[in-house]
Amino acid sequence: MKRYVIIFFLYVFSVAYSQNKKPNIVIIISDDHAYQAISAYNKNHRYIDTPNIDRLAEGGMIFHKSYVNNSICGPSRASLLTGKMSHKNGYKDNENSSYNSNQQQFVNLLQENGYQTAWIGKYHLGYDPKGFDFYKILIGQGYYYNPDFIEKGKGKIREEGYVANLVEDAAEKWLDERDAEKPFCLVIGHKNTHRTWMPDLQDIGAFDKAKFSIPETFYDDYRSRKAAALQEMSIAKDMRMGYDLKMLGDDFRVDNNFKRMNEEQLKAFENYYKPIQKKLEKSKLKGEKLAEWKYKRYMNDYLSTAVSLDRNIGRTLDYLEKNGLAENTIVIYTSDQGFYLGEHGWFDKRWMYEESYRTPLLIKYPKIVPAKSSSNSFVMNIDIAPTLLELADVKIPRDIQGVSMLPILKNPNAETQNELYYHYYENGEHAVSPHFGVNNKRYKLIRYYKRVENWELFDLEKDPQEMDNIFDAPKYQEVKKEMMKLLKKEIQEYEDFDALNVLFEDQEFKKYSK
Ligand code: SGN
Ligand code: CA
Repeated sequence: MKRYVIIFFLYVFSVAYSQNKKPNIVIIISDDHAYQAISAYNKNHRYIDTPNIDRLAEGGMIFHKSYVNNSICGPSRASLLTGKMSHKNGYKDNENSSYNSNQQQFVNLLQENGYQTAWIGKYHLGYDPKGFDFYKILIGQGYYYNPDFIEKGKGKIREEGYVANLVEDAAEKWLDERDAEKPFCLVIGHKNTHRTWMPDLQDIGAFDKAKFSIPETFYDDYRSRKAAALQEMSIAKDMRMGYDLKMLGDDFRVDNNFKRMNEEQLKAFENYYKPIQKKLEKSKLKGEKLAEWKYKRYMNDYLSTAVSLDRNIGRTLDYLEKNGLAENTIVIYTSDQGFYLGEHGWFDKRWMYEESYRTPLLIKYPKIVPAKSSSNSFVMNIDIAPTLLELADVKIPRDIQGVSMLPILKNPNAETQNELYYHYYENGEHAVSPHFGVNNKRYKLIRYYKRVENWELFDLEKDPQEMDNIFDAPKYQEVKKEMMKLLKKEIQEYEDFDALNVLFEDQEFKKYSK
């Protein structure tokens, strides 16, 4: 009898324990992966099938209005880790900032609360990650083939193979070897789909048969948008024939990406691209015809690189399922920002315009998040840190600027914020002027400074493609006044003093803030 009583109590304890068990966390963060290139976001599958990312939408929530506070790699990752805007975490741009990894990050707080943590893959915040029991990170942007990693305690290691496969292999190895008694938080940082868009060998040419029609705004003339007219990210004029589109002549080893390859890898690329180059040379394309040829080649390379990414996301999900971890693991898929797939004639990111400002976000956590749910509520990358802390039952520090998405995860129609604030700082490659701005669901107000001094206002309902700057339109003067007030309020709430200085010097602002 006594034995049965003991067994009964053991059973009760183990049920109670498993119910209170802290959730595991897997964040998969890719690089430059546009929501336009995810089938879950485009039900008609305009460009691509991403069956594995779509599994997260099937089993969890897809966010249609998820944004970044500063649309570029390092700053976006710093905001993910700290839950703070760039001016607060100190990492404003890739060119001049250095990341202070000794500051408060959500991973350290998880560690203090019994979690084991790891970052594997692209990190891009220097070489001294803190808050991770293990790391194995790419050097800088990393290479698509045979990349070098820096592993905690081991230094630099070169590995043979395709980057996304190697990153996933390392992630699974870490999961295999972890302490199964403790909850874990693993960040998988993929290099895909960053420039120069190189797929795994098996995916080369995956879109040869696809037909792409150019985006409606491909021939944008940037009328009414000064900063946009000055950028250097146009497919027609700035995308490089050799480096980007791989028209590299007889020996591809002139390019660093190919120099690293072994014979098999090199041959696979040369065999595919050389005939394309021959054909192009014969055709003597010029002007719009050549621009559209470039667009199609770009799409072919970009999307096949996304296929290689999606396959590895599938491997992560399979691993969790096979190892009985799917129920108690929060899986987040996101990218460090959005990307242009020819909209406005562009590649790259950086702008507060929709395609680069918005980023994919899908969250699966069967215990809380309803399957197949879809949210149009505003969320930001800085909201991820407080959300995870709350889910892990760790107190959210007061200086975190993001807001927990938990109400939305429970009910996709809940709203946690009505307006969003943005600030982009880098003033270098691709020639995008620094700018800050505010938007609600209807309007967007942007102030450019440093490279270009200018204002833009968009009516997102009437002009979702942001082609028509109505800042000076007489009929929008009331809206302008309201949006200026909103901008000031957001700047003050976030304590962004750089932006406040620009605003206080501004003649238009002085007029409208009376
Ligand atoms: C590199 C790229 C740019 C890209 C930045 C930032 N040039 O400098 O095209 O905008 O990275 O990207 S490349 O010729 O080196 O590929 S980010 O993802 O790190 O933000
Ligand atoms: Ca990026």
